[in-house]
Amino acid sequence: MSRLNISANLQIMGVINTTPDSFSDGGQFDSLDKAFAQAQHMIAAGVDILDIGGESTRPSAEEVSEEEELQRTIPLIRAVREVSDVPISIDSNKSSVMRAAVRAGASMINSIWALRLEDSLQVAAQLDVPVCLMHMQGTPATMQDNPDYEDVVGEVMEFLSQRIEAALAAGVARHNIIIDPGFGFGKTLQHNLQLLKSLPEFRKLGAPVLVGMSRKGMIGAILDKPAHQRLYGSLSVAVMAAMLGADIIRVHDVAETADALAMVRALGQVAS
Ligand code: 7PM
Repeated sequence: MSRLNISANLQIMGVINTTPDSFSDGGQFDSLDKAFAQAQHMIAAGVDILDIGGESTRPSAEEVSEEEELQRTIPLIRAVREVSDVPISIDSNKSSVMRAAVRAGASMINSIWALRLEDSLQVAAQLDVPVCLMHMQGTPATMQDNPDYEDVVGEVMEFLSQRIEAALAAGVARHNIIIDPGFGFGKTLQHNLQLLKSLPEFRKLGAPVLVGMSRKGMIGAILDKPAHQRLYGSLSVAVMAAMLGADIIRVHDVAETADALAMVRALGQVAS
Protein backbone atom coordinates (compact mmCIF):
# COMPACT_ATOMS: atom_id res chain seq x y z
CA MET A 1 0.00 0.00 0.00
CA SER A 2 1.19 3.50 -0.83
CA ARG A 3 1.77 5.99 1.97
CA LEU A 4 1.13 8.80 -0.48
CA ASN A 5 -2.26 10.44 -0.54
CA ILE A 6 -2.34 12.44 -3.75
CA SER A 7 -5.76 13.96 -4.40
CA ALA A 8 -7.66 12.26 -7.22
CA ASN A 9 -9.01 15.71 -8.04
CA LEU A 10 -5.94 17.94 -7.91
CA GLN A 11 -6.81 21.40 -9.22
CA ILE A 12 -5.04 24.65 -10.05
CA MET A 13 -6.50 27.98 -8.99
CA GLY A 14 -5.01 30.93 -10.91
CA VAL A 15 -4.67 34.31 -9.18
CA ILE A 16 -5.92 37.25 -11.25
CA ASN A 17 -4.58 40.62 -10.21
CA THR A 18 -7.12 43.40 -10.70
CA THR A 19 -5.44 46.12 -8.66
CA PRO A 20 -4.44 49.05 -10.87
CA ASP A 21 -0.64 49.14 -10.90
CA SER A 22 1.09 52.31 -9.93
CA PHE A 23 3.37 52.35 -12.98
CA SER A 24 0.66 52.87 -15.55
CA ASP A 25 -1.94 55.59 -15.55
CA GLY A 26 -4.12 53.94 -18.17
CA GLY A 27 -6.91 53.93 -15.62
CA GLN A 28 -9.57 51.37 -15.05
CA PHE A 29 -10.02 50.04 -18.58
CA ASP A 30 -6.31 49.46 -18.78
CA SER A 31 -6.33 47.24 -15.69
CA LEU A 32 -9.48 45.43 -16.83
CA ASP A 33 -7.76 44.71 -20.16
CA LYS A 34 -4.66 43.41 -18.43
CA ALA A 35 -6.62 41.23 -16.03
CA PHE A 36 -8.70 39.82 -18.91
CA ALA A 37 -5.53 39.01 -20.88
CA GLN A 38 -4.12 37.30 -17.77
CA ALA A 39 -7.32 35.25 -17.46
CA GLN A 40 -7.23 34.18 -21.11
CA HIS A 41 -3.60 33.16 -20.75
CA MET A 42 -4.47 31.02 -17.72
CA ILE A 43 -7.47 29.45 -19.46
CA ALA A 44 -5.25 28.49 -22.40
CA ALA A 45 -2.81 26.93 -19.90
CA GLY A 46 -5.59 24.78 -18.44
CA VAL A 47 -6.45 26.55 -15.20
CA ASP A 48 -9.23 24.83 -13.21
CA ILE A 49 -10.51 27.85 -11.24
CA LEU A 50 -9.83 31.58 -11.67
CA ASP A 51 -9.57 33.55 -8.42
CA ILE A 52 -10.73 37.11 -9.03
CA GLY A 53 -10.45 39.69 -6.27
CA GLY A 54 -10.60 43.45 -6.09
CA GLU A 55 -9.30 44.01 -2.60
CA SER A 56 -5.61 43.83 -1.76
CA THR A 57 -4.77 41.87 1.38
CA ARG A 58 -1.27 43.31 1.36
CA PRO A 59 -0.22 44.52 4.80
CA SER A 60 -0.66 48.31 4.92
CA ALA A 61 -2.79 48.31 1.76
CA GLU A 62 -5.55 50.89 1.79
CA GLU A 63 -9.11 49.74 2.28
CA VAL A 64 -11.00 49.35 -0.95
CA SER A 65 -14.55 50.68 -1.11
CA GLU A 66 -17.44 48.43 -2.08
CA GLU A 67 -17.95 50.44 -5.26
CA GLU A 68 -14.30 50.14 -6.25
CA GLU A 69 -14.27 46.41 -5.56
CA LEU A 70 -17.40 45.90 -7.66
CA GLN A 71 -15.91 47.93 -10.52
CA ARG A 72 -12.71 45.89 -10.47
CA THR A 73 -14.35 42.46 -10.38
CA ILE A 74 -17.84 42.38 -11.95
CA PRO A 75 -16.95 43.59 -15.49
CA LEU A 76 -14.04 41.12 -15.50
CA ILE A 77 -16.24 38.20 -14.42
CA ARG A 78 -18.74 39.12 -17.15
CA ALA A 79 -15.97 39.37 -19.76
CA VAL A 80 -14.51 35.97 -18.82
CA ARG A 81 -18.00 34.46 -18.84
CA GLU A 82 -18.45 35.59 -22.45
CA VAL A 83 -15.47 33.56 -23.64
CA SER A 84 -15.26 30.60 -21.24
CA ASP A 85 -17.16 28.56 -18.69
CA VAL A 86 -14.10 28.10 -16.46
CA PRO A 87 -15.15 28.18 -12.79
CA ILE A 88 -14.58 31.61 -11.22
CA SER A 89 -13.95 32.22 -7.52
CA ILE A 90 -14.68 35.64 -6.02
CA ASP A 91 -11.99 36.66 -3.54
CA SER A 92 -13.92 39.04 -1.32
CA ASN A 93 -15.08 39.54 2.22
CA LYS A 94 -18.03 41.79 1.41
CA SER A 95 -21.44 40.15 1.17
CA SER A 96 -22.59 42.55 -1.56
CA VAL A 97 -19.58 41.68 -3.73
CA MET A 98 -20.13 37.95 -3.20
CA ARG A 99 -23.76 38.33 -4.30
CA ALA A 100 -22.99 40.45 -7.36
CA ALA A 101 -20.13 38.17 -8.40
CA VAL A 102 -22.24 35.02 -8.25
CA ARG A 103 -24.98 36.82 -10.21
CA ALA A 104 -22.35 37.73 -12.84
CA GLY A 105 -21.19 34.11 -13.14
CA ALA A 106 -18.81 33.30 -10.29
CA SER A 107 -19.39 29.89 -8.70
CA MET A 108 -17.14 29.95 -5.64
CA ILE A 109 -16.28 32.28 -2.73
CA ASN A 110 -12.74 32.72 -1.40
CA SER A 111 -12.85 34.25 2.07
CA ILE A 112 -9.54 35.05 3.77
CA TRP A 113 -11.71 36.00 6.79
CA ALA A 114 -13.40 32.57 6.77
CA LEU A 115 -16.81 34.31 6.54
CA ARG A 116 -16.34 36.19 9.84
CA LEU A 117 -17.37 39.62 8.46
CA GLU A 118 -20.82 41.16 8.05
CA ASP A 119 -23.53 38.62 7.23
CA SER A 120 -21.25 36.64 4.92
CA LEU A 121 -22.02 33.24 6.55
CA GLN A 122 -25.71 33.68 5.77
CA VAL A 123 -25.04 35.04 2.29
CA ALA A 124 -22.72 32.13 1.46
CA ALA A 125 -25.38 29.70 2.63
CA GLN A 126 -27.97 31.45 0.44
CA LEU A 127 -25.73 31.53 -2.63
CA ASP A 128 -25.14 27.78 -2.24
CA VAL A 129 -21.69 27.71 -3.89
CA PRO A 130 -18.38 26.27 -2.63
CA VAL A 131 -16.62 28.52 -0.14
CA CYS A 132 -12.99 28.51 0.98
CA LEU A 133 -12.55 29.16 4.71
CA MET A 134 -9.01 30.42 5.37
CA HIS A 135 -7.14 30.74 8.66
CA MET A 136 -5.58 34.10 9.53
CA GLN A 137 -4.13 35.24 12.85
CA GLY A 138 -4.93 38.93 13.37
CA THR A 139 -5.80 41.26 10.50
CA PRO A 140 -4.01 41.92 7.20
CA ALA A 141 -2.68 45.21 8.58
CA THR A 142 -0.98 43.71 11.63
CA MET A 143 -0.80 39.94 11.11
CA GLN A 144 2.94 39.79 10.40
CA ASP A 145 3.93 41.99 13.37
CA ASN A 146 4.37 39.17 15.84
CA PRO A 147 2.77 35.85 14.82
CA ASP A 148 2.45 33.73 17.95
CA TYR A 149 1.24 30.18 18.61
CA GLU A 150 1.84 27.50 21.21
CA ASP A 151 0.96 24.82 18.69
CA VAL A 152 0.45 26.27 15.23
CA VAL A 153 -0.93 23.10 13.62
CA GLY A 154 -3.33 22.39 16.51
CA GLU A 155 -4.54 25.98 16.68
CA VAL A 156 -5.10 26.35 12.92
CA MET A 157 -6.91 22.98 12.85
CA GLU A 158 -9.09 24.04 15.80
CA PHE A 159 -9.95 27.38 14.12
CA LEU A 160 -10.88 25.70 10.83
CA SER A 161 -12.94 23.07 12.61
CA GLN A 162 -14.88 25.85 14.40
CA ARG A 163 -15.44 27.75 11.14
CA ILE A 164 -16.70 24.54 9.50
CA GLU A 165 -19.20 24.19 12.37
CA ALA A 166 -20.26 27.85 12.09
CA ALA A 167 -20.75 27.48 8.33
CA LEU A 168 -22.79 24.30 8.76
CA ALA A 169 -24.91 25.94 11.47
CA ALA A 170 -25.62 28.87 9.10
CA GLY A 171 -26.83 26.45 6.45
CA VAL A 172 -23.75 26.05 4.24
CA ALA A 173 -23.80 22.55 2.76
CA ARG A 174 -20.93 20.34 3.91
CA HIS A 175 -20.05 19.50 0.29
CA ASN A 176 -19.52 23.25 -0.34
CA ILE A 177 -16.83 23.69 2.34
CA ILE A 178 -13.12 23.99 1.46
CA ILE A 179 -10.43 24.74 4.06
CA ASP A 180 -7.09 26.58 3.86
CA PRO A 181 -4.35 26.95 6.54
CA GLY A 182 -3.62 30.46 5.21
CA PHE A 183 0.11 30.43 4.48
CA GLY A 184 1.68 33.80 5.32
CA PHE A 185 -1.38 35.14 7.12
CA GLY A 186 -0.03 35.74 10.61
CA LYS A 187 2.73 33.12 10.37
CA THR A 188 6.53 33.07 10.62
CA LEU A 189 8.62 30.97 8.24
CA GLN A 190 8.75 28.17 10.83
CA HIS A 191 4.95 28.27 11.27
CA ASN A 192 4.48 28.03 7.49
CA LEU A 193 6.86 25.08 7.21
CA GLN A 194 5.18 23.25 10.10
CA LEU A 195 1.79 23.74 8.44
CA LEU A 196 3.09 22.51 5.09
CA LYS A 197 4.61 19.41 6.66
CA SER A 198 1.35 18.71 8.51
CA LEU A 199 -1.01 19.05 5.52
CA PRO A 200 -2.04 15.38 5.78
CA GLU A 201 -3.54 16.23 9.21
CA PHE A 202 -5.82 18.85 7.65
CA ARG A 203 -7.41 16.26 5.39
CA LYS A 204 -8.84 14.69 8.54
CA LEU A 205 -11.24 17.66 8.86
CA GLY A 206 -13.13 16.08 5.97
CA ALA A 207 -13.05 18.99 3.51
CA PRO A 208 -10.93 19.61 0.42
CA VAL A 209 -7.72 21.51 1.26
CA LEU A 210 -6.67 24.63 -0.66
CA VAL A 211 -3.17 26.09 -0.27
CA GLY A 212 -1.62 29.32 -1.50
CA MET A 213 2.17 29.66 -1.24
CA SER A 214 2.95 31.03 -4.71
CA ARG A 215 5.67 33.74 -4.59
CA LYS A 216 5.12 34.25 -0.85
CA GLY A 217 7.58 35.47 1.76
CA MET A 218 8.25 31.93 3.02
CA ILE A 219 9.91 31.22 -0.34
CA GLY A 220 11.66 34.58 -0.40
CA ALA A 221 13.01 33.99 3.11
CA ILE A 222 14.61 30.66 2.19
CA LEU A 223 15.91 31.66 -1.24
CA ASP A 224 16.66 35.30 -0.40
CA LYS A 225 14.97 36.33 -3.64
CA PRO A 226 12.35 38.95 -4.53
CA ALA A 227 8.82 37.96 -5.62
CA HIS A 228 9.62 37.89 -9.35
CA GLN A 229 12.41 35.33 -8.80
CA ARG A 230 10.36 32.82 -6.81
CA LEU A 231 8.98 30.65 -9.64
CA TYR A 232 11.13 27.56 -8.99
CA GLY A 233 10.57 27.82 -5.26
CA SER A 234 6.84 28.18 -5.88
CA LEU A 235 6.78 25.11 -8.15
CA SER A 236 8.69 23.14 -5.51
CA VAL A 237 6.21 23.89 -2.73
CA ALA A 238 3.27 23.28 -5.10
CA VAL A 239 4.63 19.77 -5.75
CA MET A 240 5.23 19.21 -2.02
CA ALA A 241 1.68 20.32 -1.16
CA ALA A 242 0.21 18.07 -3.86
CA MET A 243 2.20 15.10 -2.55
CA LEU A 244 1.05 15.87 0.99
CA GLY A 245 -2.60 15.76 -0.02
CA ALA A 246 -3.66 19.30 -1.03
CA ASP A 247 -6.61 19.38 -3.43
CA ILE A 248 -6.42 22.92 -4.82
CA ILE A 249 -3.18 24.86 -5.36
CA ARG A 250 -3.52 28.64 -5.73
CA VAL A 251 -0.78 30.03 -7.99
CA HIS A 252 0.29 32.92 -10.20
CA ASP A 253 2.15 30.79 -12.79
CA VAL A 254 -0.48 28.42 -14.16
CA ALA A 255 1.27 26.93 -17.21
CA GLU A 256 4.41 26.06 -15.22
CA THR A 257 2.43 24.64 -12.29
CA ALA A 258 0.26 22.59 -14.68
CA ASP A 259 3.39 20.74 -15.91
CA ALA A 260 4.66 20.19 -12.37
CA LEU A 261 1.30 18.86 -11.15
CA ALA A 262 0.85 16.65 -14.22
CA MET A 263 3.90 14.77 -12.97
CA VAL A 264 2.43 14.45 -9.46
CA ARG A 265 -0.92 13.30 -10.89
CA ALA A 266 0.82 10.61 -12.92
CA LEU A 267 2.41 9.28 -9.73
CA GLY A 268 -0.97 9.37 -8.00
CA GLN A 269 -2.43 7.16 -10.70
CA VAL A 270 0.15 4.39 -10.44
CA ALA A 271 -1.33 1.30 -8.82
CA SER A 272 0.13 0.77 -5.37
C1 7PM B 1 0.12 40.64 -0.47
C2 7PM B 1 0.08 39.74 0.57
C3 7PM B 1 -0.42 40.33 -1.69
C4 7PM B 1 -0.52 38.52 0.40
C5 7PM B 1 -1.02 39.12 -1.87
C6 7PM B 1 -1.07 38.23 -0.82
C7 7PM B 1 -4.28 33.39 -0.19
C8 7PM B 1 -5.52 33.87 -0.58
C9 7PM B 1 -4.04 35.44 -0.81
C10 7PM B 1 -4.18 32.06 0.31
C11 7PM B 1 -6.54 31.88 -0.08
C12 7PM B 1 -1.02 36.23 -2.18
C13 7PM B 1 -1.66 36.89 -0.99
N1 7PM B 1 -3.35 34.38 -0.35
N2 7PM B 1 -6.64 33.13 -0.53
N3 7PM B 1 -5.35 35.16 -0.95
N4 7PM B 1 -5.34 31.34 0.34
N5 7PM B 1 -7.64 31.10 -0.01
O1 7PM B 1 0.22 36.06 -2.12
O2 7PM B 1 -3.12 31.56 0.72
O3 7PM B 1 -1.67 35.90 -3.16
S1 7PM B 1 -3.40 37.00 -1.14
